[in-house]
Amino acid sequence: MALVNALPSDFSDGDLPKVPADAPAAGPRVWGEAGTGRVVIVSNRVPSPSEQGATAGGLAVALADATTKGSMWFGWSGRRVEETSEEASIVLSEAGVTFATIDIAERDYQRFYNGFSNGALWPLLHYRTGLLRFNRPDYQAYRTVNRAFARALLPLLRPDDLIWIHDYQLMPLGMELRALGVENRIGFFLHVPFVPPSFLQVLPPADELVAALSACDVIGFQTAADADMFLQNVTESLGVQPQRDGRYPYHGREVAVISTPIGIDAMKFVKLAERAALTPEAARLQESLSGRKLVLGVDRLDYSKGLPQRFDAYGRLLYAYPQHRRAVNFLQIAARSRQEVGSYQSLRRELDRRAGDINGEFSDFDWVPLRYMTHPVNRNALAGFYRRANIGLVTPLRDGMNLVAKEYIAAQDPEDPGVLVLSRFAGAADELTEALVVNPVDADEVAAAIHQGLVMSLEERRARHEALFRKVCHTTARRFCETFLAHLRVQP
Ligand code: GDG
Repeated sequence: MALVNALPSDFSDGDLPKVPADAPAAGPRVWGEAGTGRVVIVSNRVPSPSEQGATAGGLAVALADATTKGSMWFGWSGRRVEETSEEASIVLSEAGVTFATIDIAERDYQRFYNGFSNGALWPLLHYRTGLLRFNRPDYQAYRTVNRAFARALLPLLRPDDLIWIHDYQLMPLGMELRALGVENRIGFFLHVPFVPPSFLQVLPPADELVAALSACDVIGFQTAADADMFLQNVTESLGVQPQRDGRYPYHGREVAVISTPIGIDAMKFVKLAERAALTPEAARLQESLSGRKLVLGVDRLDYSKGLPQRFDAYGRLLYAYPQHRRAVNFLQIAARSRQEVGSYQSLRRELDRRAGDINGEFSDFDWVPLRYMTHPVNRNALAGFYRRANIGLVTPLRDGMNLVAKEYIAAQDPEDPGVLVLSRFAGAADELTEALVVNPVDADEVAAAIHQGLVMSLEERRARHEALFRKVCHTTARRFCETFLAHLRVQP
């Protein structure tokens, strides 16, 4: 399905659509002159000014370009307290960005975050209905926290602000703001996949959530397929038939559904990786490999990332292609996350067991085939690890985009690049077609792709990398922000 394309045909990276000085009053209204309009970003977690840019999270990295001087970032402080704050605390960063945060009551937080957001929405939106845990009090807390966000944000808003809400934790926020009388342009971007009605309807408040999202002016998704999936739900839940360009009328306004893939600051990452190759961590890794090839996985410890299947595929590699025994090491960095949610605890136990099985089966007295760690490594070291890796193994069962795939490409030495093995179910696979694209549940197929990457000629590796690198440099974080905000600025 064709999606909204409201941008001028000469739109290019770095250029925002501008209103001509003599533009007639009728026709599209453009909010916030390019470069001067205040952008208000709202996300569940707000990095403190000191964290920003230094932290791991994909969101913080991707939004760095939208948080420029004069903009505001609103959300949760990370503090759980007795009573949710009614007013935000404000900190102005040196770069001129206002960070406005609220504290959330412990009792609401558990149910809002661990309960409904990560216990119901996250599994559902990753097609894992079997892991979905729904109960009414969790959903009520989800609504309560979204209402508290809206109330604390309201007094900070100016009439021409563009409000940009992020991710599944805040689906009802646009509706809550409208209920308080907010008339500003409101955009919402979903970082995770979306599901067809047959899945979404498993969630009791499915229709309510689709209606709540429809209070926004622009709803953005990572891929055209996700956007299309949402539009199917609009028909199912609201009984509205969207136009072919992804627009639909709702409560007297027009909602635009778009797809705009998220990316990274590729050139910054290139420099980071070049420098990181010289860090002590990279040197230690290099020494520990004793000349062996490196297969690398980097993920949050999350069941959407397909880690048990990935371990099995590596086991298949060692079994089916014995020439790689003793010649390769697999390092999986699986930074712990959401450890208060039961399904994450059991995943960890399962990985411990599978890693033990593989090492028990194939280890030698001077070679351990699989190294698996659950504490995060710092971003510099990570960039150096990517650069050293012969294979970047990115095999989620479902993923909105997957920034690790893009970071891996950006980190390679173009003269001697590694090979990306990528799940067809990551949003990144839409663009990164020169990777070795696999079905992550097929251990034999993934093992064959790792083997293919390990024996691939330098010429083919360079050709694939060149094409992938061009794409990673094209669909950057900056382009993502500019494209989304350009759509949000233009009111039909
Ligand atoms: C969500 C969506 C979408 C990971 N381990 C360490 C570490 N990381 C960094 C990576 C990367 C980020 O975390 C992970 O981003 P992903 O995109 O791969 O995955 P999610 O966290 O699930 O992000 C996803 C994304 O939002 C953005 O829209 O792409 O689909 O699920 O930047 O480098 N960083 C450090 N140490 C680690 O151990 N320093």
